[in-house]
Amino acid sequence: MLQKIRNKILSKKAKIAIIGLGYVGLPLALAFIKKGFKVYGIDVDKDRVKRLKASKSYILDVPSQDIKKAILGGYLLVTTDFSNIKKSDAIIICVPTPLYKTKEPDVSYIVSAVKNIKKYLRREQIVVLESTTYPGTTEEVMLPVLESGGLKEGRDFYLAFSPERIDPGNARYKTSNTPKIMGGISKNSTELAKLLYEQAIDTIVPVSSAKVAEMVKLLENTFRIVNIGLVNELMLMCDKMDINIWEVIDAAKTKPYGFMPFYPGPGVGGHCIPVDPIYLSWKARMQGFEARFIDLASQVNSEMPHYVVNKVTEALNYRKKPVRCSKILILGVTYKKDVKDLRESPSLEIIDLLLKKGAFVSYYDPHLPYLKIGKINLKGLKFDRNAFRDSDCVVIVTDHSGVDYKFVVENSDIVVDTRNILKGIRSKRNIVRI
Ligand code: SAJ
Repeated sequence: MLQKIRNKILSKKAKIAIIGLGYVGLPLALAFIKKGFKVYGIDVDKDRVKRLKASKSYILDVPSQDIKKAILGGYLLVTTDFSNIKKSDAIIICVPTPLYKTKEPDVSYIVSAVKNIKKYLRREQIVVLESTTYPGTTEEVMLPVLESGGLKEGRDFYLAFSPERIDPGNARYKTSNTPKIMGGISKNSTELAKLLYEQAIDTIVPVSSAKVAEMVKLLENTFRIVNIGLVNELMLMCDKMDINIWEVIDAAKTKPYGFMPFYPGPGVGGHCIPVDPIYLSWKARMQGFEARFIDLASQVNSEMPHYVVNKVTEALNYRKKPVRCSKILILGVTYKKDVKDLRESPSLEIIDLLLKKGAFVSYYDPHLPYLKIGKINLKGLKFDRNAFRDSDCVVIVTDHSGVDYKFVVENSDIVVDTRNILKGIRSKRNIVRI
Protein backbone atom coordinates (compact mmCIF):
# COMPACT_ATOMS: atom_id res chain seq x y z
CA MET A 1 0.00 0.00 0.00
CA LEU A 2 2.82 2.38 0.91
CA GLN A 3 4.29 1.99 -2.59
CA LYS A 4 0.88 2.59 -4.14
CA ILE A 5 0.49 5.90 -2.30
CA ARG A 6 4.09 6.84 -3.05
CA ASN A 7 3.50 6.25 -6.77
CA LYS A 8 0.32 8.35 -6.70
CA ILE A 9 2.23 11.20 -5.08
CA LEU A 10 5.24 10.99 -7.38
CA SER A 11 3.05 10.78 -10.48
CA LYS A 12 1.02 13.75 -9.19
CA LYS A 13 -2.12 11.63 -9.48
CA ALA A 14 -2.78 12.00 -5.74
CA LYS A 15 -5.83 14.20 -5.22
CA ILE A 16 -5.61 16.64 -2.32
CA ALA A 17 -8.49 18.00 -0.22
CA ILE A 18 -7.72 21.19 1.73
CA ILE A 19 -10.22 22.06 4.45
CA GLY A 20 -10.21 25.78 5.29
CA LEU A 21 -9.46 28.24 2.49
CA GLY A 22 -8.02 31.10 4.48
CA TYR A 23 -4.57 32.73 4.53
CA VAL A 24 -3.03 29.26 5.04
CA GLY A 25 -5.22 26.88 3.03
CA LEU A 26 -5.61 28.90 -0.15
CA PRO A 27 -1.89 29.58 -0.75
CA LEU A 28 -1.17 25.92 0.08
CA ALA A 29 -3.77 24.77 -2.47
CA LEU A 30 -2.16 26.90 -5.14
CA ALA A 31 1.33 25.69 -4.22
CA PHE A 32 0.22 22.08 -4.93
CA ILE A 33 -1.73 23.09 -8.04
CA LYS A 34 1.34 24.85 -9.38
CA LYS A 35 3.12 21.48 -9.24
CA GLY A 36 0.33 19.74 -11.15
CA PHE A 37 -1.87 18.35 -8.37
CA LYS A 38 -5.68 18.48 -8.41
CA VAL A 39 -7.11 20.07 -5.26
CA TYR A 40 -10.59 20.01 -3.70
CA GLY A 41 -10.80 23.27 -1.80
CA ILE A 42 -13.41 22.75 0.95
CA ASP A 43 -14.75 25.56 3.12
CA VAL A 44 -17.92 25.88 5.22
CA ASP A 45 -18.17 29.58 4.32
CA LYS A 46 -20.57 29.74 1.34
CA ASP A 47 -19.58 33.34 0.57
CA ARG A 48 -15.90 32.38 0.30
CA VAL A 49 -16.75 29.45 -1.99
CA LYS A 50 -18.91 31.75 -4.14
CA ARG A 51 -16.12 34.34 -4.44
CA LEU A 52 -13.51 31.73 -5.31
CA LYS A 53 -15.82 30.17 -7.92
CA ALA A 54 -16.03 33.65 -9.42
CA SER A 55 -12.19 33.69 -9.36
CA LYS A 56 -12.17 36.50 -6.80
CA SER A 57 -9.32 36.28 -4.29
CA TYR A 58 -9.75 37.57 -0.71
CA ILE A 59 -6.21 36.61 0.32
CA LEU A 60 -3.45 39.24 0.03
CA ASP A 61 -0.85 36.82 -1.37
CA VAL A 62 -3.15 35.01 -3.82
CA PRO A 63 -3.84 36.84 -7.12
CA SER A 64 -7.34 36.29 -8.54
CA GLN A 65 -5.68 35.42 -11.83
CA ASP A 66 -4.08 32.32 -10.24
CA ILE A 67 -7.47 31.16 -8.96
CA LYS A 68 -9.06 31.68 -12.37
CA LYS A 69 -6.31 29.67 -14.06
CA ALA A 70 -6.56 26.86 -11.50
CA ILE A 71 -10.34 26.60 -11.84
CA LEU A 72 -10.41 26.85 -15.64
CA GLY A 73 -7.59 24.31 -15.85
CA GLY A 74 -9.63 21.87 -13.79
CA TYR A 75 -7.04 21.81 -10.99
CA LEU A 76 -9.12 23.54 -8.35
CA LEU A 77 -12.63 22.54 -7.37
CA VAL A 78 -14.00 24.80 -4.66
CA THR A 79 -16.89 23.44 -2.63
CA THR A 80 -18.67 23.22 0.72
CA ASP A 81 -19.22 19.50 0.16
CA PHE A 82 -17.07 17.31 2.40
CA SER A 83 -17.96 14.15 0.45
CA ASN A 84 -15.12 15.08 -1.92
CA ILE A 85 -12.88 13.69 0.80
CA LYS A 86 -13.83 10.20 -0.42
CA LYS A 87 -12.10 10.95 -3.74
CA SER A 88 -9.03 12.47 -2.09
CA ASP A 89 -5.77 10.71 -1.31
CA ALA A 90 -4.60 13.43 1.08
CA ILE A 91 -6.66 15.67 3.38
CA ILE A 92 -5.05 18.80 4.88
CA ILE A 93 -6.78 20.78 7.64
CA CYS A 94 -6.15 24.54 7.82
CA VAL A 95 -8.90 25.80 10.14
CA PRO A 96 -8.77 28.52 12.85
CA THR A 97 -7.74 27.73 16.42
CA PRO A 98 -8.91 30.74 18.45
CA LEU A 99 -9.44 31.11 22.19
CA TYR A 100 -12.75 31.09 24.04
CA LYS A 101 -13.52 34.22 26.09
CA THR A 102 -12.29 32.15 29.07
CA LYS A 103 -8.84 32.14 27.39
CA GLU A 104 -9.09 28.39 26.86
CA PRO A 105 -8.23 26.74 23.51
CA ASP A 106 -11.17 26.48 21.11
CA VAL A 107 -10.41 23.38 19.02
CA SER A 108 -14.03 23.09 17.88
CA TYR A 109 -13.08 23.88 14.27
CA ILE A 110 -10.56 21.01 14.29
CA VAL A 111 -13.12 18.65 15.86
CA SER A 112 -15.73 19.60 13.28
CA ALA A 113 -13.27 19.06 10.42
CA VAL A 114 -12.07 15.70 11.72
CA LYS A 115 -15.66 14.48 12.22
CA ASN A 116 -16.37 15.38 8.60
CA ILE A 117 -13.23 13.54 7.49
CA LYS A 118 -14.20 10.48 9.54
CA LYS A 119 -17.44 10.16 7.58
CA TYR A 120 -15.51 9.59 4.35
CA LEU A 121 -12.17 8.23 5.60
CA ARG A 122 -10.98 5.16 3.74
CA ARG A 123 -7.76 3.12 3.44
CA GLU A 124 -4.70 4.67 1.76
CA GLN A 125 -5.41 8.23 2.82
CA ILE A 126 -3.05 10.75 4.46
CA VAL A 127 -4.49 13.30 6.92
CA VAL A 128 -2.38 16.33 7.92
CA LEU A 129 -3.34 18.99 10.49
CA GLU A 130 -1.73 22.45 9.98
CA SER A 131 -3.69 24.54 12.47
CA THR A 132 -1.58 25.77 15.37
CA THR A 133 -2.61 23.91 18.50
CA TYR A 134 -1.38 22.52 21.81
CA PRO A 135 0.96 19.50 21.90
CA GLY A 136 -1.11 16.31 21.86
CA THR A 137 -4.07 17.56 19.78
CA THR A 138 -3.29 15.33 16.78
CA GLU A 139 -2.88 12.24 18.94
CA GLU A 140 -5.49 12.91 21.62
CA VAL A 141 -8.24 14.68 19.67
CA MET A 142 -7.92 13.61 16.03
CA LEU A 143 -6.59 10.05 16.21
CA PRO A 144 -9.44 8.52 18.32
CA VAL A 145 -12.09 10.00 16.00
CA LEU A 146 -10.35 8.77 12.85
CA GLU A 147 -9.76 5.27 14.28
CA SER A 148 -13.27 4.98 15.71
CA GLY A 149 -14.54 3.29 12.55
CA GLY A 150 -12.00 0.47 12.83
CA LEU A 151 -9.28 1.81 10.50
CA LYS A 152 -5.80 1.82 12.06
CA GLU A 153 -3.34 4.68 11.79
CA GLY A 154 -0.02 3.69 10.22
CA ARG A 155 -1.60 0.60 8.64
CA ASP A 156 -4.80 1.78 6.88
CA PHE A 157 -4.40 5.57 6.91
CA TYR A 158 -1.70 8.04 7.90
CA LEU A 159 -1.90 11.01 10.26
CA ALA A 160 0.62 13.85 10.77
CA PHE A 161 0.97 17.42 12.03
CA SER A 162 2.72 20.16 10.07
CA PRO A 163 2.55 23.69 11.53
CA GLU A 164 1.71 26.52 9.13
CA ARG A 165 4.41 29.15 8.79
CA ILE A 166 2.59 31.67 6.61
CA ASP A 167 3.52 35.30 7.10
CA PRO A 168 0.85 37.27 5.20
CA GLY A 169 2.37 39.93 2.95
CA ASN A 170 5.92 38.61 3.33
CA ALA A 171 7.48 39.28 -0.06
CA ARG A 172 10.46 36.97 0.53
CA TYR A 173 9.07 33.89 2.32
CA LYS A 174 6.16 32.20 0.58
CA THR A 175 4.55 28.78 1.13
CA SER A 176 6.98 27.01 -1.22
CA ASN A 177 10.25 28.41 0.13
CA THR A 178 9.56 28.38 3.88
CA PRO A 179 10.92 25.21 5.52
CA LYS A 180 8.06 23.05 6.81
CA ILE A 181 8.10 20.86 9.95
CA MET A 182 6.46 17.41 9.59
CA GLY A 183 5.71 15.03 12.48
CA GLY A 184 3.60 11.86 12.07
CA ILE A 185 1.80 9.64 14.56
CA SER A 186 3.74 6.76 12.99
CA LYS A 187 7.03 6.67 11.09
CA ASN A 188 5.24 5.79 7.86
CA SER A 189 3.02 8.83 8.33
CA THR A 190 5.97 11.18 8.68
CA GLU A 191 7.60 9.66 5.61
CA LEU A 192 4.50 9.74 3.40
CA ALA A 193 3.40 13.23 4.47
CA LYS A 194 6.96 14.45 3.91
CA LEU A 195 6.97 12.92 0.40
CA LEU A 196 3.66 14.63 -0.39
CA TYR A 197 4.71 18.07 0.84
CA GLU A 198 8.11 17.80 -0.86
CA GLN A 199 6.26 17.99 -4.17
CA ALA A 200 5.23 21.59 -3.41
CA ILE A 201 7.62 22.86 -0.73
CA ASP A 202 11.42 23.12 -1.06
CA THR A 203 12.39 21.95 2.45
CA ILE A 204 10.54 19.53 4.74
CA VAL A 205 11.98 19.02 8.23
CA PRO A 206 10.86 15.65 9.65
CA VAL A 207 10.60 15.31 13.43
CA SER A 208 9.96 12.24 15.57
CA SER A 209 6.28 12.80 16.41
CA ALA A 210 3.20 14.98 15.90
CA LYS A 211 3.65 16.32 19.44
CA VAL A 212 7.16 17.55 18.67
CA ALA A 213 5.85 19.26 15.52
CA GLU A 214 3.03 20.91 17.50
CA MET A 215 5.56 22.09 20.09
CA VAL A 216 7.97 23.51 17.48
CA LYS A 217 5.36 26.03 16.31
CA LEU A 218 4.49 27.01 19.87
CA LEU A 219 8.17 27.55 20.70
CA GLU A 220 8.46 29.84 17.66
CA ASN A 221 5.57 32.04 18.71
CA THR A 222 6.22 31.85 22.45
CA PHE A 223 9.72 33.12 21.68
CA ARG A 224 8.06 36.19 20.14
CA ILE A 225 5.45 36.94 22.79
CA VAL A 226 8.03 36.62 25.61
CA ASN A 227 10.56 38.88 23.86
CA ILE A 228 7.88 41.44 23.02
CA GLY A 229 6.77 41.34 26.67
CA LEU A 230 10.38 41.79 27.76
CA VAL A 231 10.95 44.83 25.58
CA ASN A 232 7.62 46.35 26.65
CA GLU A 233 8.69 46.00 30.28
CA LEU A 234 12.10 47.53 29.48
CA MET A 235 10.27 50.42 27.83
CA LEU A 236 8.23 51.01 31.02
CA MET A 237 11.52 50.88 32.97
CA CYS A 238 13.26 53.35 30.63
CA ASP A 239 10.24 55.65 30.85
CA LYS A 240 10.82 55.84 34.62
CA MET A 241 14.56 56.37 34.15
CA ASP A 242 14.13 58.96 31.36
CA ILE A 243 16.08 56.77 28.90
CA ASN A 244 15.12 56.53 25.20
CA ILE A 245 14.35 52.81 24.75
CA TRP A 246 14.41 53.15 20.95
CA GLU A 247 17.97 54.46 21.03
CA VAL A 248 18.92 51.60 23.37
CA ILE A 249 17.48 48.96 21.01
CA ASP A 250 19.05 50.52 17.91
CA ALA A 251 22.42 50.47 19.68
CA ALA A 252 21.96 46.90 21.01
CA LYS A 253 21.18 45.57 17.54
CA THR A 254 24.66 46.56 16.36
CA LYS A 255 25.73 43.39 18.20
CA PRO A 256 26.31 41.02 15.27
CA TYR A 257 25.56 37.84 17.22
CA GLY A 258 23.38 36.68 20.11
CA PHE A 259 20.82 39.48 19.87
CA MET A 260 17.56 39.94 17.94
CA PRO A 261 15.71 43.28 18.19
CA PHE A 262 12.09 43.44 19.33
CA TYR A 263 10.25 46.74 19.76
CA PRO A 264 7.86 48.12 22.34
CA GLY A 265 4.40 48.94 21.11
CA PRO A 266 0.77 49.62 22.05
CA GLY A 267 0.13 45.91 22.67
CA VAL A 268 0.24 42.57 20.82
CA GLY A 269 -2.39 41.82 18.20
CA GLY A 270 -2.98 39.25 15.47
CA HIS A 271 -4.39 35.76 15.63
CA CYS A 272 -1.03 34.09 16.26
CA ILE A 273 1.17 35.72 18.88
CA PRO A 274 -1.39 36.61 21.55
CA VAL A 275 -3.18 33.25 21.04
CA ASP A 276 -0.75 30.42 20.26
CA PRO A 277 1.33 30.64 23.46
CA ILE A 278 -1.88 30.54 25.52
CA TYR A 279 -2.57 27.13 23.95
CA LEU A 280 0.77 26.03 25.36
CA SER A 281 0.31 27.53 28.83
CA TRP A 282 -3.16 25.97 29.02
CA LYS A 283 -1.82 22.50 28.15
CA ALA A 284 1.06 22.91 30.60
CA ARG A 285 -1.44 23.86 33.33
CA MET A 286 -3.43 20.68 32.55
CA GLN A 287 -0.21 18.81 33.31
CA GLY A 288 0.22 20.74 36.55
CA PHE A 289 2.93 23.05 35.23
CA GLU A 290 2.77 26.88 35.37
CA ALA A 291 4.21 28.43 32.18
CA ARG A 292 5.24 31.58 34.05
CA PHE A 293 7.07 33.33 31.20
CA ILE A 294 4.05 33.06 28.88
CA ASP A 295 1.58 34.23 31.51
CA LEU A 296 3.83 37.13 32.58
CA ALA A 297 4.48 38.23 28.96
CA SER A 298 0.75 38.11 28.21
CA GLN A 299 0.07 40.20 31.29
CA VAL A 300 2.73 42.83 30.44
CA ASN A 301 1.56 43.04 26.83
CA SER A 302 -2.10 43.38 27.87
CA GLU A 303 -1.16 46.39 30.03
CA MET A 304 0.18 48.32 27.05
CA PRO A 305 -3.14 49.75 25.80
CA HIS A 306 -3.71 51.20 29.30
CA TYR A 307 -0.20 52.67 29.25
CA VAL A 308 -0.90 54.36 25.91
CA VAL A 309 -4.17 55.84 27.21
CA ASN A 310 -2.28 57.18 30.24
CA LYS A 311 0.21 58.86 27.90
CA VAL A 312 -2.70 60.46 26.02
CA THR A 313 -4.26 61.60 29.31
CA GLU A 314 -0.97 63.14 30.49
CA ALA A 315 -0.46 64.93 27.14
CA LEU A 316 -3.98 66.42 27.25
CA ASN A 317 -3.59 67.37 30.91
CA TYR A 318 -0.40 69.20 30.04
CA ARG A 319 -2.57 71.34 27.75
CA LYS A 320 -5.23 71.70 30.43
CA LYS A 321 -7.64 69.47 28.49
CA PRO A 322 -9.59 66.63 30.10
CA VAL A 323 -9.94 63.40 28.13
CA ARG A 324 -13.72 63.80 28.45
CA CYS A 325 -15.03 65.58 25.34
CA SER A 326 -11.55 65.74 23.78
CA LYS A 327 -11.44 64.74 20.12
CA ILE A 328 -8.90 61.95 19.70
CA LEU A 329 -7.87 60.56 16.30
CA ILE A 330 -6.37 57.05 16.17
CA LEU A 331 -3.94 56.77 13.27
CA GLY A 332 -3.64 53.11 12.12
CA VAL A 333 -5.96 50.52 13.71
CA THR A 334 -5.01 47.10 12.24
CA TYR A 335 -2.82 44.82 14.36
CA LYS A 336 0.44 45.53 12.57
CA LYS A 337 1.79 47.71 9.81
CA ASP A 338 0.69 47.16 6.21
CA VAL A 339 -1.81 44.40 7.01
CA LYS A 340 -5.61 44.65 6.88
CA ASP A 341 -6.25 42.31 9.80
CA LEU A 342 -7.95 43.77 12.86
CA ARG A 343 -7.96 40.60 15.02
CA GLU A 344 -6.87 41.24 18.62
CA SER A 345 -5.57 44.63 17.52
CA PRO A 346 -4.53 46.76 20.55
CA SER A 347 -6.22 49.74 18.89
CA LEU A 348 -9.61 48.21 19.73
CA GLU A 349 -8.85 48.29 23.44
CA ILE A 350 -7.32 51.77 23.24
CA ILE A 351 -10.46 53.07 21.48
CA ASP A 352 -12.70 51.32 24.00
CA LEU A 353 -10.79 52.80 26.96
CA LEU A 354 -10.92 56.31 25.49
CA LEU A 355 -14.64 56.05 24.73
CA LYS A 356 -15.24 54.91 28.31
CA LYS A 357 -13.42 58.06 29.49
CA GLY A 358 -15.84 60.17 27.46
CA ALA A 359 -13.54 61.10 24.59
CA PHE A 360 -14.84 61.57 21.06
CA VAL A 361 -12.81 59.04 19.07
CA SER A 362 -12.26 58.94 15.30
CA TYR A 363 -9.71 57.04 13.25
CA TYR A 364 -7.82 56.93 9.99
CA ASP A 365 -6.44 53.70 8.49
CA PRO A 366 -5.60 53.38 4.77
CA HIS A 367 -6.48 49.67 4.92
CA LEU A 368 -9.78 49.92 6.76
CA PRO A 369 -12.58 52.31 5.72
CA TYR A 370 -14.97 51.09 8.44
CA LEU A 371 -14.47 49.91 12.01
CA LYS A 372 -17.11 48.06 14.04
CA ILE A 373 -16.49 47.67 17.78
CA GLY A 374 -19.42 46.01 19.49
CA LYS A 375 -22.35 48.36 18.93
CA ILE A 376 -20.04 51.17 17.79
CA ASN A 377 -19.56 51.82 14.10
CA LEU A 378 -16.76 54.20 13.24
CA LYS A 379 -16.26 55.52 9.72
CA GLY A 380 -12.65 56.15 8.82
CA LEU A 381 -11.78 59.83 8.32
CA LYS A 382 -10.24 61.18 5.14
CA PHE A 383 -6.51 61.94 5.40
CA ASP A 384 -6.73 65.73 5.27
CA ARG A 385 -5.67 68.81 7.21
CA ASN A 386 -9.02 69.24 8.95
CA ALA A 387 -9.01 65.70 10.33
CA PHE A 388 -5.84 66.52 12.26
CA ARG A 389 -6.53 70.18 13.03
CA ASP A 390 -9.94 69.30 14.47
CA SER A 391 -8.35 66.74 16.84
CA ASP A 392 -7.07 67.53 20.33
CA CYS A 393 -4.72 64.54 20.13
CA VAL A 394 -3.58 62.12 17.39
CA VAL A 395 -2.39 58.65 18.51
CA ILE A 396 -0.25 56.64 16.07
CA VAL A 397 -1.13 53.03 16.99
CA THR A 398 -0.16 51.30 13.73
CA ASP A 399 2.64 52.70 11.60
CA HIS A 400 1.44 51.87 8.09
CA SER A 401 3.71 52.76 5.20
CA GLY A 402 2.66 55.45 2.76
CA VAL A 403 1.33 57.86 5.40
CA ASP A 404 2.76 61.42 5.40
CA TYR A 405 3.73 61.53 9.07
CA LYS A 406 5.44 64.91 8.66
CA PHE A 407 2.09 66.32 7.51
CA VAL A 408 0.46 64.75 10.59
CA VAL A 409 2.95 66.40 12.97
CA GLU A 410 2.65 69.77 11.22
CA ASN A 411 -1.15 69.75 11.45
CA SER A 412 -1.73 68.25 14.88
CA ASP A 413 -1.74 69.83 18.31
CA ILE A 414 -0.42 66.66 19.99
CA VAL A 415 0.85 63.41 18.44
CA VAL A 416 1.38 60.36 20.67
CA ASP A 417 3.73 58.01 18.78
CA THR A 418 3.56 54.36 20.00
CA ARG A 419 5.77 52.98 17.18
CA ASN A 420 8.68 55.46 16.99
CA ILE A 421 7.65 56.12 13.41
CA LEU A 422 8.36 59.84 13.98
CA LYS A 423 12.02 59.20 14.89
CA GLY A 424 13.13 60.81 11.63
CA ILE A 425 11.14 63.98 12.31
CA ARG A 426 13.06 66.70 14.21
CA SER A 427 11.65 66.43 17.69
CA LYS A 428 8.90 68.97 18.13
CA ARG A 429 7.14 70.02 21.33
CA ASN A 430 3.91 68.34 20.16
CA ILE A 431 5.36 64.82 19.88
CA VAL A 432 4.96 62.39 22.79
CA ARG A 433 6.78 59.05 22.40
CA ILE A 434 6.25 55.86 24.40
N1 SAJ B 1 4.93 43.38 17.89
C1 SAJ B 1 5.52 44.25 18.79
N2 SAJ B 1 6.89 44.30 18.86
C2 SAJ B 1 7.68 43.49 18.07
C3 SAJ B 1 7.05 42.62 17.17
C4 SAJ B 1 5.68 42.58 17.08
O1 SAJ B 1 4.83 44.98 19.51
O2 SAJ B 1 8.90 43.60 18.16
C5 SAJ B 1 3.46 43.31 17.83
C6 SAJ B 1 2.92 43.63 16.44
O3 SAJ B 1 2.64 44.99 16.31
C7 SAJ B 1 1.64 42.78 16.40
C8 SAJ B 1 1.98 41.58 17.26
O4 SAJ B 1 3.09 41.97 18.09
O5 SAJ B 1 0.56 43.47 16.98
C9 SAJ B 1 2.36 40.33 16.46
O6 SAJ B 1 3.34 40.73 15.56
P1 SAJ B 1 4.22 39.66 14.70
O7 SAJ B 1 5.29 40.44 14.02
O8 SAJ B 1 4.64 38.53 15.52
O9 SAJ B 1 3.24 39.24 13.53
P2 SAJ B 1 2.20 38.08 13.36
O10 SAJ B 1 1.19 38.00 14.41
O11 SAJ B 1 1.72 38.23 11.96
O12 SAJ B 1 3.09 36.76 13.52
C10 SAJ B 1 3.31 35.96 12.39
C11 SAJ B 1 3.73 34.62 12.91
N3 SAJ B 1 3.76 33.68 11.82
C12 SAJ B 1 3.25 32.46 12.02
O13 SAJ B 1 2.76 32.11 13.07
C13 SAJ B 1 3.33 31.53 10.87
C14 SAJ B 1 5.12 34.72 13.54
O14 SAJ B 1 5.61 33.39 13.84
C15 SAJ B 1 6.07 35.37 12.59
O15 SAJ B 1 7.37 35.43 13.20
C16 SAJ B 1 5.57 36.78 12.33
O16 SAJ B 1 4.32 36.60 11.62
C17 SAJ B 1 6.54 37.56 11.47
O17 SAJ B 1 7.75 37.45 11.75
O18 SAJ B 1 6.07 38.29 10.60
